[in-house]
Amino acid sequence: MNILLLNGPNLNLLGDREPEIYGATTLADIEHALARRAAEQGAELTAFQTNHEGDAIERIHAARGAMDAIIINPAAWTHTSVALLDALNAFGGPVVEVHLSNVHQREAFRHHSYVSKRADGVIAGLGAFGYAAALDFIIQHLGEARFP
Ligand code: CA2
Repeated sequence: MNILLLNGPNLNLLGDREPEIYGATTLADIEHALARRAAEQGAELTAFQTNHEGDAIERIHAARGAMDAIIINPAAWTHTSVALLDALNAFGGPVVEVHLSNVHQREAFRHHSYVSKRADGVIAGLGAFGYAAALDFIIQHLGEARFP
């Protein structure tokens, strides 16, 4: 089972700025912990972060037929990108959307997500644990004929 972890713009700064909102854990810490957690359950995790929307779209295209599921934190593109939604719509497997912060407690513009139109599940406000929850859910439910 191959799972793509895709993180969007500015998430490379995790642990460096705004720890009161996004926590003190770095993205590298999250990626390593998630890869280990996947391996312990017999799955393989590929991590990719980009600040360029076109690169994220290309990575989703490349995941078609190659990856079984996508865990995505689209960051600011969550609220702006129909292009990202269209790319995810062309991916056949399960998609789980993760946000570190509880976007519904924040500014109104963060309350709407284009990606949620496609996501099978959405996790917000659990910090870095949200990625682990998404991973475990995918691994436990991916084999089922219907997802979830
Ligand atoms: O809560 C989340 O995970 C978000 O996807 C994070 C995005 C924000 O635009 C979404 O509304 C919610 C922002 C990511 C920026 O990450 C930073 C990390 C450290 C320092 C500065 C920005």
